Amino acid sequence: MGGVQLKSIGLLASLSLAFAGCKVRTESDAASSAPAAASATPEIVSTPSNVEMVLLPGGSFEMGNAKGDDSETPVHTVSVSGFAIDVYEVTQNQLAALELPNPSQFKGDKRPVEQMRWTDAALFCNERSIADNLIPCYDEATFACNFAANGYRLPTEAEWEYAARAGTTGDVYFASSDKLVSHACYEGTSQKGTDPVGSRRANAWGLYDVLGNVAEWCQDVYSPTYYAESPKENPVGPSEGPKRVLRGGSWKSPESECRVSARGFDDSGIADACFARNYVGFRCVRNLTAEEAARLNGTDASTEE
Ligand SMILES: [Ca+2]
Repeated sequence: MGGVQLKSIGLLASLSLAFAGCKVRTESDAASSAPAAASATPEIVSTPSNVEMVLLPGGSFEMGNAKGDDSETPVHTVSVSGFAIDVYEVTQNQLAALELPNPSQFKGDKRPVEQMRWTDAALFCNERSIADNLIPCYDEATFACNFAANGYRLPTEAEWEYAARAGTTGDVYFASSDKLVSHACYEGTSQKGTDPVGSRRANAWGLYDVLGNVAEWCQDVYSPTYYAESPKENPVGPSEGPKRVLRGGSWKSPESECRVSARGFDDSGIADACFARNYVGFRCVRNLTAEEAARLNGTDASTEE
């Protein structure tokens, strides 16, 4: 099945690099993070491989943070089409089910995959698509993404932030930053490594470990100035560049990096021999099926007035 080869990845147990490039101010505007709408938790479906995904209707939101790092500005309105996104970070038992090697340092079936480069994550998406009889999104030579394919891919940065915010407008998706301990495995709650996924509280749309645990690869090439030029509708990032976006902070991140708008990045592994980090994982998205989109039609008010 497939032609995917996950290259052997050496353990980097002593790696102590911080969440790459994520420089943010420490002040929080969490006080303004009251939910924009008290929407019901969206529908959850199970994939043929028994992975739970949340079906999110499309919507518009204010992306970025005027009080954050320069890369988080300008705040701009973004609209995303509906999509399905994994409830949890990809777990190590999903690699086992696909008979793929497990590069993770912190072993455990229900722990998130880490030490996966962006390219490894994209190849995993293709393998999972093939296993579920879906069309793979990634060209395995160029890593170009076919957004029209019905298979799995990494979330765009806009999709990630839309799902992370779950209708909220502040730095975090709960009432105040002092609640981070109950929602996230981060520096303040763990010095030892990852948690099993879902160990803490979900956001309003039912997604776990959005902040902390493993930082999550996004589809987008990283540019600190992209927000000034981003299209409004379904932005997918700059066309090319050596870095890819990481979001949410990780088990070793300080609170200042565990924010829904904080932008991290790292080498992609496409044109470089980058290291794999023990704090980097991902979750998958896919387009809604026509039937799902029709079912959600009329409930597309989760973030709108
Ligand atoms: Ca995470």
